[in-house]
Amino acid sequence: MYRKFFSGWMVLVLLLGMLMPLASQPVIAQTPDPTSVTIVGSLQSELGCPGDWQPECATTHLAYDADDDVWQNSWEVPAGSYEYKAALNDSWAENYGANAQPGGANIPLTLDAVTTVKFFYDHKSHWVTDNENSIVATVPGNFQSELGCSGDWDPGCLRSWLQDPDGDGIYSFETDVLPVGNYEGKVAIDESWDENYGAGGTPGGANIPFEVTQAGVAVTFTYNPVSHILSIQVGSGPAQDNSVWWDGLEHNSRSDFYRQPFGALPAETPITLRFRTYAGDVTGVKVRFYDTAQSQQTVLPLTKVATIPGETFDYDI
Ligand SMILES: [Ca+2]
Ligand SMILES: [Ca+2]
Ligand SMILES: [Ca+2]
Ligand SMILES: [Ca+2]
Repeated sequence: MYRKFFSGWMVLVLLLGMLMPLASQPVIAQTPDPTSVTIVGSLQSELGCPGDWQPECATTHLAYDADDDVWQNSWEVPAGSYEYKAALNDSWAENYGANAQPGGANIPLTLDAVTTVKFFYDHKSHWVTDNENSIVATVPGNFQSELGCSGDWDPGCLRSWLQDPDGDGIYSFETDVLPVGNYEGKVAIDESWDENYGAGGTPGGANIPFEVTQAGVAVTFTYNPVSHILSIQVGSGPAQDNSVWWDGLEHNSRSDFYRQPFGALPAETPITLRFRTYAGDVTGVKVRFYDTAQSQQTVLPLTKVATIPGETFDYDI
């Protein structure tokens, strides 16, 4: 006589674990808005200052652009090797160097020929850079007015400027102020439409859509200037944060991947059940068996058996 080991029906229940802290973000010290920002360095005498390394020389002041909320200016710089950083309020008291670090290292700038160089300083991130050392990439889109730009689809609005303060060659921008809605964006280089990339990194390619389903959620734009691919992630991604990514859950009772042995079995035959989640999304999975013959339930924890490298799933037995 054959009967299923588990008669009746079965319900899989996810039990969420405790809240875990999210991956830490770099802490950026907030300081009062500067009254001036000076590019200080060995290039100041070439640009018309009385000498070099002079925070008080107004000739190399950046100008604050209220539409961009970024300080910026361009100068024609003679060929040569220079170093510079940004000094605030005409003083050394608050200055930023490489990697947006307070009092950080000088930033090298080497020019083979006389070049018009544009310099940038963002007081929100303290990143100081120029368009020779860095790719200047923005995300024009229909969400820019929501960020405070004067309009949408403006490649020149630096409120959606992709920055690389850690210098790893990956440029990113994050915001949590977008209202619930459907949006689109792409990547533009040098504050112009002349060079832009859409879906899949295609030059002039399709707009990349994203949806904000909840106010206050973080939207992260990440740009790889080698592949030209812009990734837009809404939310922090799967994590042990008391929220489950339902798209990642799977148990298919008709697949022998999820049930082994498959089909009807003699009583007392051990079987293996599997359940899938996004990697790192949950602290545990339990299965609840309900035996209709006995009118009782059993709850058993599943064991995490695999995280597939390069994939985003755990497989639990
Ligand atoms: Ca000089
Ligand atoms: Ca808009
Ligand atoms: Ca601008
Ligand atoms: Ca980076």
